[in-house]
Amino acid sequence: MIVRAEAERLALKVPTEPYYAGRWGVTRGVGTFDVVDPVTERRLMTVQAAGPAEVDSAVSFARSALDDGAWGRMDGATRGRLLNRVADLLEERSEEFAALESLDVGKPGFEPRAIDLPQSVRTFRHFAGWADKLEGRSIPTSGYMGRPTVSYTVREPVGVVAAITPWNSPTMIAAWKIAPALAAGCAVILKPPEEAPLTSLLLASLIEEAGFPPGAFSVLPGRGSVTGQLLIDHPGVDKISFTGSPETGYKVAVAAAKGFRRITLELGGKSPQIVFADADLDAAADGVAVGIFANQGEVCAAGSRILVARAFYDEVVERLVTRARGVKVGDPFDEGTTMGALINARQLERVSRYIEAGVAGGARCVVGGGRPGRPGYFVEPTLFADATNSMTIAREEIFGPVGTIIPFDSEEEAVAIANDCDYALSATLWTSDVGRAHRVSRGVKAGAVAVNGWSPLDPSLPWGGFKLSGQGRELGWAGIEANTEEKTVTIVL
Ligand code: TXE
Repeated sequence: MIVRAEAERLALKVPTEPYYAGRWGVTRGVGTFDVVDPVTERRLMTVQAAGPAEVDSAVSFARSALDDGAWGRMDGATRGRLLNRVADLLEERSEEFAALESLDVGKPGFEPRAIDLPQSVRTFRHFAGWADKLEGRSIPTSGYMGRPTVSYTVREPVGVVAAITPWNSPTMIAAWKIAPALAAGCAVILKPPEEAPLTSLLLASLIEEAGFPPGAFSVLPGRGSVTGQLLIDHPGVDKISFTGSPETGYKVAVAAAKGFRRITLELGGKSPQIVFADADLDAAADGVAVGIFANQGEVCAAGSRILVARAFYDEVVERLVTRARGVKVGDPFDEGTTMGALINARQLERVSRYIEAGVAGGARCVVGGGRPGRPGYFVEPTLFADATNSMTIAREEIFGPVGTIIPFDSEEEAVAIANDCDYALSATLWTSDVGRAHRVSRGVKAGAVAVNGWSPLDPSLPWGGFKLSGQGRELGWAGIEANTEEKTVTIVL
């Protein structure tokens, strides 16, 4: 296992410039920005931000790579081989990536080792497999003016894809966007999060090493309001794949509306975890605790609304309090740490404000609510009981380790509470009744429902939501559809 001092040394070797047009550097840039370690509050690195000149050049180079370059001419099997090469390189260096992710994001060491990195590697392998299997369909028709026809479809790459990623799981979410787009033959321009760009920059160097032709992939670090906005406004971008807040998602949708460019938006959630009276309560308590405390609660699928059958309400609250007390908050590199620091001072302030709102709104804080007495953007795992679904802490995405526990009296009421929400990303059910599992899965409005487990991740499973949670799906076949146009060809015989 890599220790903190070694991770800090590795961070110094990560590229700190944009990569586009097949080279690293800037022509003009728009200055630099500092990346801060959320645990020590010290500067980790300073990165060159891409500006108008770099965005313009990256987009036009990507376009020529598609239209006149080696990338546009490359067959699917070769694209698949290159993607498998990225997977191999990432796997070989996954300890290093995991350590840098912990350092940059503040998440405990075991999480990127067990989740983010294996998931990212599997995502590149999954889409490597798709690259040479993008078949069309042969469709019978009733003919044309009395003459027979042959009609078939082909899938073509959407074109230049801008991928904009958040800071909570930068490697994994970048893989979710890059791998399907490259498999489909698109050219990808990644704008990583300014709070945590380390692993995205390192991933770019792996993609270069894997042998992708210049222009197939670029990375443009910079602030969202500057570099990100320039990229989404650029008319040469054919599709924007965005994961982040609904506020920025709206800006993406507005920018994309000019020219009716395609979008995929994943904008977070306020996901219910429903514990029915027939559930295995021990398994449910373990799963629910993971669902709200994993990655400090900075997870789009965080199960932040915990709905519990009234008959077992006190018992479940007690079990969850015990699980929360068992969480070890500390330096991600310390042995035994199970929860790290929030990403930055702004997020700490946001989460603290919600905790105050919970108390002011009349919910009972049964555990946590404070901050450990140490530097860094830490907050205690926190649970509110005796809450109602109309409270602010039950309605707005907190994006921190704060759960709101709400009682219900019947299955119908549980579904009604679950659906009384602006978001619809995911839901978790805990029950031993198979009929109820299917009934409630159908009744709950969410892009994904998990029964007796929290948010299983797999590159084959479509991921995304609706309502305020966004639109479109990533991963699996949905990831290929999202990055291709289906063309119909008809030959009149
Ligand atoms: O998000 P932003 P922030 C939610 C979560 C969090 C809140 C704020 O509730 O507390 O959003 O986080 C780029 N044009 N989620 O401010 O701003 C930005 O640089 C183009 C949930 O970090 O949406 C970054 O790369 N790009 C979410 C990315 O957008 C712009 C994960 C996300 O940043 C831009 C993250 C612009 N004008 C936050 N402005 C999830 N779905 O899981 C910013 N960006």
